[in-house]
Amino acid sequence: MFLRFQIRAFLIGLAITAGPSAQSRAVEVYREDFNAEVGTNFPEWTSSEITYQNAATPPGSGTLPPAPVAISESPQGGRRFLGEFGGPKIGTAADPGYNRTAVVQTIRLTLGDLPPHQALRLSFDLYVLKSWDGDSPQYGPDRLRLSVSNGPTLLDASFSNNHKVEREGSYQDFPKPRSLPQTEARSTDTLGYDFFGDAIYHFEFDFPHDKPHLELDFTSNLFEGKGTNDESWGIDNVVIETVGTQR
Ligand SMILES: [Ca+2]
Ligand SMILES: [Ca+2]
Ligand SMILES: [Ca+2]
Repeated sequence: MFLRFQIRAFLIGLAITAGPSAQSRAVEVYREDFNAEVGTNFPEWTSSEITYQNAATPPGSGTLPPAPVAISESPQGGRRFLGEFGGPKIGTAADPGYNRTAVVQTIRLTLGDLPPHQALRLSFDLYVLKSWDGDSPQYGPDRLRLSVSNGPTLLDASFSNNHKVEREGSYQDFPKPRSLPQTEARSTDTLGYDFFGDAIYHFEFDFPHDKPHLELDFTSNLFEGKGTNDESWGIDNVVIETVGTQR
């Protein structure tokens, strides 16, 4: 919360120093709706290696190569988006540590040659798919963090599609701690994922940034390790504009 306040304070300061004679003009620098053919990939979108961690062996801990980053389509409604992310199934059901593996994957957007600017505005849709468990002590935490490389963290929260909050403690901490599953989702269960459903969240962030080069990191940290058939996520409708560029 403090960070968000800082970002807002920065932007207010910017508006004051710019003054009425130097009007801000938003310039769109990136827009992608991922509505091209399923399987299309994009040079600006890449995956990190996937790391996993388990106190028991097998599966233990390890690193897997980066996963493909490409367009998928929802089973219902024909929505195309970038995904699904979250990492593959780790180990087998016979493992002593099965079901207790934390899996981390970062999807990075890299842009260069941005026009002069002092701040950027990012908007996008986050698809939270299948059995995310929020802060469940048994099946979570299931978290997503969005951060600017060498810059602020814009989002760092758990999300849940698991409505069994009484039994499994599967609250989410977006927008605040102990929120019910899918709080503030723009739509729920519209995409046809039968296993615990789906939720689409819309986000918009302004943040200070003045370099010609931008890296945005979307990082999931999901607990269970049963793969994207069990818990996954995606990104859609990404728009980035400059804020505070002077004419
Ligand atoms: Ca789309
Ligand atoms: Ca789950
Ligand atoms: Ca989980």
